[in-house]
Amino acid sequence: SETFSAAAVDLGASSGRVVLGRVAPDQIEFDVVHRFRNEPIRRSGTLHWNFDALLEGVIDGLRAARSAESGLESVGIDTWAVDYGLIGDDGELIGNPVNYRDSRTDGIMESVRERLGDERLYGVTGLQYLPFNTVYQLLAEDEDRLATASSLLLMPDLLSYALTGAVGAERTNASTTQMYDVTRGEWAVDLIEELGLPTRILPPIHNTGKMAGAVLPGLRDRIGDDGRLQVRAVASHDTASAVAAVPATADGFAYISCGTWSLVGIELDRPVLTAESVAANFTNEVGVDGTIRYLRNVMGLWPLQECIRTWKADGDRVRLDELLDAAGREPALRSVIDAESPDLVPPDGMPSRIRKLCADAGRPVPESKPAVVRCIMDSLAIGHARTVRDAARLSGRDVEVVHLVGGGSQNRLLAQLTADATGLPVMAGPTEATALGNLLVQARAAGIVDGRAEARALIAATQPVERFDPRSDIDWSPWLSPTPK
Ligand code: ADP
Ligand code: LRH
Repeated sequence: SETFSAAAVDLGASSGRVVLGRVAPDQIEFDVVHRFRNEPIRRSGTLHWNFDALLEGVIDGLRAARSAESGLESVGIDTWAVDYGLIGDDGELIGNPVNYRDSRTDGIMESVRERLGDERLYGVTGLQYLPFNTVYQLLAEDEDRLATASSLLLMPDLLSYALTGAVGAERTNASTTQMYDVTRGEWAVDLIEELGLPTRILPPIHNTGKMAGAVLPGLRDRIGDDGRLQVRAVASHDTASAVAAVPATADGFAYISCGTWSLVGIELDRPVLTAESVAANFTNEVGVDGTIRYLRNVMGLWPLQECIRTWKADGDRVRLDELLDAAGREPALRSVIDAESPDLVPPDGMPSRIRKLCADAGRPVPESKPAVVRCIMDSLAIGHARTVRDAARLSGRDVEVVHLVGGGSQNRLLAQLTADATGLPVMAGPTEATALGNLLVQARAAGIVDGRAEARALIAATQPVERFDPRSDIDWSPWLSPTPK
């Protein structure tokens, strides 16, 4: 049968990869042809992404993909949400994109909430209140920079622009800005004007799957492209791509896309914009085929990544697999913190911040490294379980199984604890769900795979998935009351 080749560029907050995939109606195979670290840089006190290094990684990866597959004609790009670059009249990027964990947005969300009231912004955008949403970053922008900008491009659109020169805003990621009207499917122009932000910088919104354009002639040599390679706007929000590749075979599933963040929720046909939903801070982000990703951000593995980074910087020899084994032998549910605490968002000093959160909550303070890691794992499993329950309650849906995908699905301790805490079977894998979702949107656009359910069935039939059944030796219920806000 027919085989379709495509490349997926998937940039996460901790690393980027370029994947070469081969898709047939009954098979999907892939190789990670290039992997690179994503290391933020601090310049004059502000935390930025290193755009040049990321673009370099993408170009190197595409060259590797092209040399492995000379017939390669299609590539899609996805990255983390909310962040953007500003483009000036001369078509050049104005400065490096700022990292969403930078402190420039401190206090801005609170003042907007006070001014507009929670329900106005939520009623239009359906987005959860996160201090780094694009709208608050724009309100924190340097006024001169904003005045000279002619367009705002979200990270995947910015990379597409660098490769093709085409300007646009892919829909799934546009929905994460808190400037997108989730009911009407367009920029929330009235709201944006009311906030005093310029609407002229907002590019036209593209539907997922729409072709963006060919690689610029000046880049073809470096990529080894003969002019055939087309950049396609896939579900460019990484979480939207990950959800598209959840290997669910029936309704009634929740998903956890687990990497730097855990994105925990369910798929719906239409947004839930109720007062209970805003109180629980659930988001209604757009998925493939106009679906709604009804979910909440839980801290994810960021605190673990940051602890490891701190310990290594201190000169300690740490290995993730050894740490997780040792954490598994620590007593359960001893030190527990709120997995959605804003104190966990910024970088640096993570072990001491975790110890302080335990102390402030009157819980035993974890001293050893395995105890700190156990605290993160137990707290994350609780965050997962509460959020799955909240999603089911607020949407009126039943959840029978939890799919855990992303880099974090390799963490067997976390998968088991999530099964225990939710009381539901957890299906762990695939690890590269985001890249697979990216490939599947391209394969669907090429007519190789039919629909959303067929795409998921293909993942379920071809990718390794490990099942974890809940154990009942520990009572998690005291930890699982609905999330207070
Ligand atoms: P992002 O896309 O946000 O950069 P990933 O989906 O790549 O994140 O997931 C990265 C995380 O996956 C790491 O923080 C790490 O905790 C986890 N991880 C990666 N490899 C392993 C492994 N072999 N065992 C357990 N966890 C792992
Ligand atoms: C995960 C993610 C998530 C966003 C965050 C900023 O990579 O895209 O969905 O909330 O990054």
